[in-house]
Amino acid sequence: MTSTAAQPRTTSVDLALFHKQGYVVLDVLSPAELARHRAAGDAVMQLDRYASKLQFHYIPLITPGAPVTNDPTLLETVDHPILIAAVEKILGGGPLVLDNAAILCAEPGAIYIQGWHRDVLQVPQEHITDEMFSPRWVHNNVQLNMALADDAAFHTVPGSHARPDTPGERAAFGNSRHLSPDDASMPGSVTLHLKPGQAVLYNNNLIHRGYAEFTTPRRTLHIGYHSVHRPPTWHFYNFDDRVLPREHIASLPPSARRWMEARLQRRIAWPDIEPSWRSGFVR
Ligand SMILES: O=C(O)CCC(=O)C(=O)O
Repeated sequence: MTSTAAQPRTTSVDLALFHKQGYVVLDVLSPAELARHRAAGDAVMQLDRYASKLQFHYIPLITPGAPVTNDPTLLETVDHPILIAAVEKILGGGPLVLDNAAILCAEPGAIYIQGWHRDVLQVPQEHITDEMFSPRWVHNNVQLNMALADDAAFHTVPGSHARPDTPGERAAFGNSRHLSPDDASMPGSVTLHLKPGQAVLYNNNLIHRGYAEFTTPRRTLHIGYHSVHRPPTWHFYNFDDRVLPREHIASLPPSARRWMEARLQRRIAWPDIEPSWRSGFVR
């Protein structure tokens, strides 16, 4: 059984808390910013390709096919000073590189079920080691969910980013190091209830999942970064910038274009995923 975790209200990261529980919740958007972002999220969901399907939608914002490449509003979040300061503090400094940017949307009546996972799906199972989930592993990624509407669809096991699976967690995962069965019950999990304008910043080595039977709309931005001070993690390799059409990057609003040009240069410098699962140790 999961319980809902109450969250303190703050705009700056408590690093000790982040390292202990693997996440922190921040108040990010002002009421005016929230109103603008929420309207932009609602406009996306009015597009027929989403509105006509009552299901959960993972809508990418920076790759070709993104619905709003000429509307900078949602992508402005990627530059939000509260988020950038927080992520740089967690990762030990910037500049940051964008790993992913999407909006997670659903309408009431939709059902969304992910298996429990750590975000290690790009790592072949034979290369997933317990050391990745230990205090020795310096994880060069911060992922965040920023809610534009009430959100209780993100569930996690606090502290699990920094220790191997317990016997109960291993049993829930079954034979997989990637993904549990959809109906697995995960011991110690909590539901994070985000208010509109709040973001959870998390170490995506945490055991987590998305799950909801929606009774209200979901409009949540989902963004990840790494710092140039260390090699990227595997999550950076979720698409290959080198094969994106040049006209796609040129079509983006100016700040998103800068992020994507930097991402392309980073991919050229770090072309291969394999080093990513060998690069986390410092101690
Ligand atoms: O829906 C969510 O908040 C979870 C998303 C997630 O776990 C993922 O994309 O890895």
